[in-house]
Amino acid sequence: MSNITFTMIKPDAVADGHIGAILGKIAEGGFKIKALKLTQLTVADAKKFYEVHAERPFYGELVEFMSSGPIVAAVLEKANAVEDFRTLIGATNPAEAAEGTIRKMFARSIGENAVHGSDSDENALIEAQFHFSGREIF
Ligand code: DAT
Ligand code: MG
Repeated sequence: MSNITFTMIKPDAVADGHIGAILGKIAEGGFKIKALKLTQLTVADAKKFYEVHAERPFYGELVEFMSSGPIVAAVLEKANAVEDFRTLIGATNPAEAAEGTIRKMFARSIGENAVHGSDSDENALIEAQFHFSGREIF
């Protein structure tokens, strides 16, 4: 078990003005911020980040959406970070997400679902390194 996970506050939630509220939920959840920045994915970045989904029917709209505007990228630290963060964000589809979860509170739809959370310790490290250099992670 590793202690870090990677998250993005997605373009929908940034555009809807939810950066502060989502960072508040992350802090309340006991996560420590190890890296943080406002940035924007190019189409090529989004294709690469989500390449495991390349064969899925929603890949094109996912890439278009994720590169459509600024995001907040962050590396978070907590014991059992990957699993606990996925609990905090809720189900992929906000209609199925538990009350009080970030996606239930802030997502627009299954495609525009407010936040990303890594799905494994291995991917957390890969995703953190995709977005941040060593000197940006504290
Ligand atoms: P998660 O983000 O919960 O790990 P995922 O890895 O299965 O979900 O999919 C990555 C993203 O792709 C997801 O956050 C939103 C989008 N997506 C997933 N399923 C979708 C669907 N059925 N229609 C549209 N977008 C979808
Ligand atoms: Mg996923």
